[in-house]
Amino acid sequence: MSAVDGNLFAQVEARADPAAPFIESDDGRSFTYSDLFALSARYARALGAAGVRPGDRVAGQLEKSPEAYVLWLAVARMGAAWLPLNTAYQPAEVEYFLRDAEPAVLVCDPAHLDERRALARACGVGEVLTLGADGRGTLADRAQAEPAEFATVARAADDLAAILYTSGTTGRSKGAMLTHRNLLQNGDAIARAWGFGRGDALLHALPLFHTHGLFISANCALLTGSWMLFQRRFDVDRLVDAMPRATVVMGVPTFYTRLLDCPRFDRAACRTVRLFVSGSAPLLAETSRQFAERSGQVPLERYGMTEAVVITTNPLRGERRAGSVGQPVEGVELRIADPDDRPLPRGQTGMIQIRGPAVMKGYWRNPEKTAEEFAPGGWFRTGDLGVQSEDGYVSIVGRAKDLVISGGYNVYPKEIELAIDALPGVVESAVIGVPHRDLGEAVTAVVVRRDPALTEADVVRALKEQLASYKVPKRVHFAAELPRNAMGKVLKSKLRETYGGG
Ligand code: MLC
Ligand code: AMP
Repeated sequence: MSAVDGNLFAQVEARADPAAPFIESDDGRSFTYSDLFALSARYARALGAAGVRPGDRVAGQLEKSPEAYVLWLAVARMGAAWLPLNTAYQPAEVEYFLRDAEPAVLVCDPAHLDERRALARACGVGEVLTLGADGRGTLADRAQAEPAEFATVARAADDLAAILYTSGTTGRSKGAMLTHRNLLQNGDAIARAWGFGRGDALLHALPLFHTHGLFISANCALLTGSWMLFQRRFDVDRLVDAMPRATVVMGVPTFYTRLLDCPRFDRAACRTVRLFVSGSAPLLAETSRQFAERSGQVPLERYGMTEAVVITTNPLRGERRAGSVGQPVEGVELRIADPDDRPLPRGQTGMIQIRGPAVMKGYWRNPEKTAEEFAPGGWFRTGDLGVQSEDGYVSIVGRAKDLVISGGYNVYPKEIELAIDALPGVVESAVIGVPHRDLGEAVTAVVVRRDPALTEADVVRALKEQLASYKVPKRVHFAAELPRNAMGKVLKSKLRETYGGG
């Protein structure tokens, strides 16, 4: 592969039919691939004029829109790395990412300009530009004045395309460095595995700031020259309304439980859809069964991770096994290992470890953490506990990492516990996930208070000021003390038993 071919965008240019549809948004705007080429050229030029050079980072905290998606591709095209930020992040959370990644430019929603500009200045970010959900803003204004051609910057396959932050068990987020090769190899592998081709229309209702919406689903369309119907946010009625125009739907398990709760969703509503894919969190076997009964199609469950994109998938043709995440995707080597990183035979439970061309390059400016997460031989420790059957199907049976997955969003208890412990009137806290019908797991806090007047509402209010609201506990319980083992470690399993029944 020559250097220029290493750029993901060069592949899109080589493969797509410029006249073919690319994205249609739910407010009725449509873009062809030729619009993508022109708009990304203008954005790349405008960013270049704002000081962005190949190798720099560009951060974006943006509402979902076709333009926001084109912006990520413009950043890749110009050889810089895209740093997407959840729109729910509060200023204190954004500040951490800006200081750590040192982006040359931050692009934000026009409504947040003043606040973000002050923050960016304090963090040494060169410039703040805006882009709204309607595609308007200072970036759009500057881009308008630029020519619609741009020579895609040559990149080696190992160069960075994006940095996606994932929280850690220590409470501090780490930036997973994803290269052009990671995205291209995995994107091609899953597009093939899921049978993507030019006739496909992907109904896309996921956010654009995590790997599921930004890469896993969108890359299938992007790399095969097919098109996407963008919905700004997930709304079950709107999803059902748009379904007759779609051939593929991808979502987190909450999408599927909500579709089951929607009486209008039936076989007729999804007659054009050839494939439903679920990932990011466990799909209950019961949900899968009910969904198959209602729609006539077994959802295809797959397993992925920010650090490695898609790891395993159930097959397009062949048995989609409920409760299993399927087999390793093309290019992924997978083993189940014991705590000393020794491979275990099939049928035994251990840590899922992987290696291959889609595993990230490492954590941004964090060689210690990178070294910690890789076992000898280059095996990445996923932190997920699994078992592989004789015929190669992987089932996830637990997590070695202390993590709650709520509606597909990862919440690291340590981060929430640190925030609660710092509140006045609190002695200590423990955060757990408890089963929740809609979200899979719900974030729940158990707090030991010094001040008996402290209420659940006080804790929730204080946390909402500092944390994205999906991280804020749905329930706060007060306890006289936390259960601990002989080593003094909080027994979270005991807390889950006590508080998880509801
Ligand atoms: C929203 N809220 C949540 C929540 N989503 N609370 C807990 N968990 C969630 N997932 C809260 C909001 O903070 C808000 O709280 C209230 O619910 C209403 O917000 P909303 O935006 O109207 O919610 P809704 O539209 O119902 O969102 C639910 C959802 C969304 C399932 C559509 O969470 C979602 O899009 N999830 C997908 C996440 C995702 O893309 N994950 C992929 C990660 S990548 P309040 O208090 O302010 O009212 C990955 C790797 C892989 O995991 O393999 O894919
Ligand atoms: P993230 O760090 O946000 O990329 O989330 C990755 C984690 O999501 C994985 O390590 C798993 O714990 C979990 N995950 C993703 N897909 C599945 C799935 N299909 N079933 C169970 N867990 C999943």
